[in-house]
Amino acid sequence: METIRTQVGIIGAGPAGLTLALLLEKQGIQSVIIENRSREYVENRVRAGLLEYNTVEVFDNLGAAERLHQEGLVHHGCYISYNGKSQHIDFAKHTQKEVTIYGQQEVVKDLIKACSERGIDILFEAEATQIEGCESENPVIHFTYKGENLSIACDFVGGCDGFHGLGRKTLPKESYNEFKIEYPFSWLGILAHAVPSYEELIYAYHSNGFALASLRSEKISRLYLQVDNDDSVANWSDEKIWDELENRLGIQLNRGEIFEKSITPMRSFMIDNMQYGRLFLAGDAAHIVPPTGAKGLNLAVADVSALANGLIQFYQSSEQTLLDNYSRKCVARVWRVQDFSNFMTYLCHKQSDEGSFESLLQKSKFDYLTISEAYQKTIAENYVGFPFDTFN
Ligand code: FAS
Ligand code: PHB
Repeated sequence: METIRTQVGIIGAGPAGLTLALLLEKQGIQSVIIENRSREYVENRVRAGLLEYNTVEVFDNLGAAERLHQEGLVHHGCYISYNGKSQHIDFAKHTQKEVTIYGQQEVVKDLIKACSERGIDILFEAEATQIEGCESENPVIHFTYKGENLSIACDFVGGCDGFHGLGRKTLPKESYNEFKIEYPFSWLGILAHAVPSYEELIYAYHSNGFALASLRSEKISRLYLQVDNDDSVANWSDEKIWDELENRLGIQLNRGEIFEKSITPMRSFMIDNMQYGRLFLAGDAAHIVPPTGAKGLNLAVADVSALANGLIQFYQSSEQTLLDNYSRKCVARVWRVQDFSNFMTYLCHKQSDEGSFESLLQKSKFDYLTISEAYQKTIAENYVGFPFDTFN
């Protein structure tokens, strides 16, 4: 079996793994990434679309944000509406921060390009099969690649392999507590060649269900509808989607060819320990949030920023205080993001019959939102994200 030797072995070429490798390379720390999908697959996987200012700053500092600034759309607010009545949430007024709309697949393309330009090895269609020796100073990642069994001998392992990956499964069950909510609804998401007829994102509660109006550019709309968990894309013709979006959003939409349709289940998931010896989990490997708060990708970048700081401290000063505190620091931020994502999900989705106590409590939240700047500021500061040093 051929063995590759590096300082940090990284499993997963998603936003977490790619950003980690680039943060380490900037400080002269070597890594190798193994990714079980093809480059084409990961570069075209449609997912998130909204970047916090923190995330943009990380990509700026990595020199990997040129196209992001050319093509990304900076937003200074959003709308939250209830049965057609809208409230603006002014990020600039309440936080002096902004967010940027830029598709995750574009982020991944930019990061992979930066990795290849800087000589960071990414082995695509390479599947990690086992991580051993986590409690030693020489962990080993075993993986298959082009029909061969290979391994990576390293000092540390970045478990950036997402919700279904190997990383979390390698932690001893007794080393963490698991928390989860499976929401009784999903999102039907579309991408369409249609000029967005709204300036900022609209999160809309309607008696038929939630809808979100987002975008990818001045010519591509990104929109979502709350659907039942057992619903199917086959039940939704283009016309039915456009009609229901207009109904729930309360606005007229420019229509166009829908070129991507998919249904994503909604869940909150996390574990309260993100490290095991020299294995460190980051991103979806350790937590999943419902996309209502637009946090998944941003949380992944926050995790690897903390992990990179710990690894840099170790290699530069043989100190490990940051690594020892990695999980506690990340989990504190994850709880904040879990709460906000859960709050936004319950605020905007239909979960009970109109006129029920629960639905009237939901309405009271919207009514409060329209009269309280404090409530609007609460949503704004969580939405744009907190500085990385907030949760120490
Ligand atoms: P990722 O899942 O992106 O990357 C993990 C990588 O590891 C994958 O490429 C996988 O192929 C690889 N891998 C797994 N096991 C492996 C193994 N054994 N060996 C080698 N490689 C392995 N977030 C938002 O903010 N807004 C959204 O609208 C939104 N929509 C989403 C829609 C869907 C369908 C999904 C699944 C997620 C969505 N998310 C959204 C969340 C998403 O953006 C994640 O938060 C983000 O991809 C997290 O990045 P990573 O942690 O890098 O995990
Ligand atoms: C998106 O544009 O894909 C998007 C934006 C905001 C969200 C979720 C998804 O909360």
